[in-house]
Amino acid sequence: MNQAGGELLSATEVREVERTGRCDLSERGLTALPPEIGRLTSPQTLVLNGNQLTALPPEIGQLTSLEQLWVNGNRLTALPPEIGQLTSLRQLWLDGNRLTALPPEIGALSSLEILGLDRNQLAALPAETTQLTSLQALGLNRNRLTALPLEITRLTSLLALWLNGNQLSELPPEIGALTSLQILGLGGNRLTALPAEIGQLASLQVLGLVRNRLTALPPEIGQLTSLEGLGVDGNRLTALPRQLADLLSGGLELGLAGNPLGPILELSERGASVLTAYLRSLEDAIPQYEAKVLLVGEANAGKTALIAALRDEPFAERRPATHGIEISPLALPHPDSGFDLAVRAWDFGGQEVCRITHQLFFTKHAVYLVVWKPGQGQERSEAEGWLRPIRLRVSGDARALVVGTHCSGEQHPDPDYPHLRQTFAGLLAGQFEADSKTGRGIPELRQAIAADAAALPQMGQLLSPRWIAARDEVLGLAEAEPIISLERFAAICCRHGVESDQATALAELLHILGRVIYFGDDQGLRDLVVINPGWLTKAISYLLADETTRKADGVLDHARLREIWQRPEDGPAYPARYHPYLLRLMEKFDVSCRLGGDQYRSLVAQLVPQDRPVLPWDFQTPVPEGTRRLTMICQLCEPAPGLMPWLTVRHHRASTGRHWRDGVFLRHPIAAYESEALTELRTPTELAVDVRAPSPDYFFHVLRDSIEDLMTRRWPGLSYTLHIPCPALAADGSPCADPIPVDALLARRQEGGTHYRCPRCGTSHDLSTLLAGFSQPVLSLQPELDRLHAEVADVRSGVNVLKADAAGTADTIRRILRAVTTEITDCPRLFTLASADPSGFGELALDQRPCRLTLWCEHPGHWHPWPDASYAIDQPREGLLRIAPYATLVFGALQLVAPLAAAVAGVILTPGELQQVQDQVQLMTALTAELPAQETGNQPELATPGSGHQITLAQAHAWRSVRTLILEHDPGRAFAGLRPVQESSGELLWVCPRHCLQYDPGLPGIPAG
Ligand SMILES: Nc1nc2c(ncn2[C@@H]2O[C@H](COP(=O)(O)OP(=O)(O)OP(=O)(O)O)[C@@H](O)[C@H]2O)c(=O)[nH]1
Ligand SMILES: [Mg+2]
Ligand SMILES: [Zn+2]
Ligand SMILES: [Zn+2]
Repeated sequence: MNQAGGELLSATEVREVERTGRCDLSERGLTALPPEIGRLTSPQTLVLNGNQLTALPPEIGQLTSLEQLWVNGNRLTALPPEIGQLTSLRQLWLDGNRLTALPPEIGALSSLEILGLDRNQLAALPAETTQLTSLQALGLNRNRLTALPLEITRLTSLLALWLNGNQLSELPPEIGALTSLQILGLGGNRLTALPAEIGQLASLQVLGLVRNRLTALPPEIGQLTSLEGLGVDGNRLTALPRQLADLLSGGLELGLAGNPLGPILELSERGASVLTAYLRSLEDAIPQYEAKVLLVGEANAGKTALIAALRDEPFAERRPATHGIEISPLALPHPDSGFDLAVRAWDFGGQEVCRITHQLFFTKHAVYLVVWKPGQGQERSEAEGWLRPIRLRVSGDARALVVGTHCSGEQHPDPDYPHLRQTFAGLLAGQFEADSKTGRGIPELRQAIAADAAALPQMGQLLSPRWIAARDEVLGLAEAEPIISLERFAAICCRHGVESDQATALAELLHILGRVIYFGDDQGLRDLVVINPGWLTKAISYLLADETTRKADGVLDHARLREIWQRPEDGPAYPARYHPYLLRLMEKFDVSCRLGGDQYRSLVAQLVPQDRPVLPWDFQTPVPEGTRRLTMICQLCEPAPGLMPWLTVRHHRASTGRHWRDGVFLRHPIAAYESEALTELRTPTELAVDVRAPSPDYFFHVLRDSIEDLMTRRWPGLSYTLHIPCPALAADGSPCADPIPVDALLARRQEGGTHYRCPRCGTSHDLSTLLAGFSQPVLSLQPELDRLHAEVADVRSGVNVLKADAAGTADTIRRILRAVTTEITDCPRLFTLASADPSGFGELALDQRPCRLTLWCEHPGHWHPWPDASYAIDQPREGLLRIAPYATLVFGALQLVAPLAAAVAGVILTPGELQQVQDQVQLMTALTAELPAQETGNQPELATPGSGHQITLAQAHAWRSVRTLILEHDPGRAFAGLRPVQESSGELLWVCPRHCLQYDPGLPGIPAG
């Protein structure tokens, strides 16, 4: 055993310890430390991470000069009492051991500033912990604490306290004593409430409460004026205290996902200012009892007649078919109290063409009536056919009733209800038989709808009486004026005491509730509010029914719109001045997209030809030399109606003009990437993707993310699995293509496996090659960066290599940027820093020189500085130190942009932009060299659930500081015109006005008639 006695360290190593004061014995397979360790002369740091130590010898107590002791990732079950002799110790790291208790002597460590005890088995802390008066950071993540040790609350100098992943069920009021505390992590516990005293934590900057059981937040939370981050994702909140408004307007970053907050959650996604305005309006709010009832079913099933009957209107013998959606009020008595529920009935036209668009209006927290007409012999499949798309969209968060019409008494229809009930458990709430002509069954149905509506989570939600008055006046105009200007909307609001920022928030809220259609962040549409959604859906239905466009393979000549939307019989009017807006609205609903290079034509993706056109290659075509392919198969559990037309529209910038009902052939718009993709629904539930390029990773990742984003956003109730077709070739050259589940491959790699044998053809595949398109989250991005920098350095002389791999480099940059940008989305995230005047301040130290922070445009592949958004940082000393860990990472990535852009100059950036990139990067490189070096080795990884673990805690904190710094200098969040847009892969990006046009092109042109 070489770790015994003096052999533990070689003579050279001993001298090195003496010289540096640091003794690093990490990952040496040590099972025990020899007593001789005590004879080491005065090391200040002893690192024993990643060994198999079960105990520390008592002699450890002799190392009295020790300031840092690192024993992370060992098997310690206890600490020797002698640990108490290490009175100089400032940091003690014991993460990832098996400690169940600490010796009381721990209390003697009077110099201790950091105590790391994450991932142990502590059920309690000894009372002596109280004596650690110097303690600033205490990590107790993932232990077994069931109650907050009251001792902790006496550690009044504590700055950071981590208690994530314990079993705490309550916080004592004494917590309020920790007035120095800046970070408090309580995620993954069992808290149901917070004490009001939490408001006394005046220094608190970050409060983590994700994945608890909180049903409310105390109003006192509003007193935490230093709070920068509050994470309450995954709790049971149904409302927010209005006291949060001031914190939000001060820049609080608030995580709310996964709470049953209904429309409030969506409001928060529209931006902090919208949520702030809403919360501020709640002062004298009153509860609302409103619900939405949606009627779906085949044409002629009797939906419109049923609504008439429910409203006690006389029966009409021959009703015209419904176009689009008709929305009308329906008052139903609340089941237990005297008042009426204000129900809006949405009557969907049954024609086939509208179904894809109509599902966008299938919202959660509503009551669905699946209406069917017995006697057609298709009852069961018919009801099922309507329940499926509902479930795909609402994933259980709604109630559905199956209603048979034309049931005057004689026949007894049987839609095999038990089968439906089993298939749609959780969604299906009952079955009814009714006759709209005789009124049979109508009172019972009315009662059932009222009972289900009254149980919806939004019942009793608060709304300001001023907002209510403004809303009612606006919506009163819906019949006469289906669309009004935002100015008019605001004027009406103003009359009711709703000021302008609240008026936009009201418009957003009404949009979320489906009462109006308002796209406040769209260049072309921001000045209009559609106050009659039915008017718009009818316009869509007329367009989709246009035979001329269908015959033209879905290519819509804008000049035709005049004909399509000329006043149809009995239909609403569509004045020509609204046509550009209507067409832009079609684009927002993914019905159509513009054809590249033709301002007067669009593609209506649902009307494309049925047959596949001739393609440059298909799945069977062998891959030529110099080209790689990445493929995947996405297996859906049930068909997702509209998937292909929506994918076609989303990727129209990569269009090659080859699209058909079940597929689309794409080419990445950056020609230098030479990337082509074939995406096809081979069966209604099997989506195949094949990307071919010299470096296909980038385009493949973009497509994969975009497909997954589309599926998870549009159909929360859809489950699917990803597969990789076996790439092995048979003797005849045809691929084996046996689908291999990606999950299984990832699990195998996790377990340390390196190969996978295909059960069909027996080929053994290298796991990492097979999973090339599914790279694991980069745990530490630095090595990846270092590798790329080395590559770039190699090719400085000839940029051709880099050019050839432009797409590969773009992929790495994208991954790095994604990792550093997942945390925060409410301000631009790429930036460079440079000395404000590099010449004049040469003599001054870095932290005394004024500095300039410049934001970048995040358009993928085109990253460039946006000099207008640049802020002078007057006192960089403290700021720079704080942001260094994040800044170094971003700079590292951006340094690659310049050579990449130069390599494909003229294609990606304009010469002016390229010059700016080079200037910024040069200034920044000089400055980075002076930033404090980062000790990355021992930093704990950021343990945010679901965030992919990609950046370290230090980097995440640093990024938070960057955001604070930016918002301090730009409190109005103007960012000199950088605007957030959504990429087809779902990411939010901040882009300059020029690149913004790619995402938000404004209103389409319509030729003068
Ligand atoms: N006897 C009888 N006739 C009904 C009943 N429900 C509907 N009808 C008649 O059936 C026809 C179709 O009814 P609608 O209510 O217009 O059907 P719909 O489902 O709204 O059809 P679309 O709007 O085209 O999707 C009308 O002529 C109704 O008068 C019913 O319960 N009993
Ligand atoms: Mg109808
Ligand atoms: Zn195979
Ligand atoms: Zn740009």
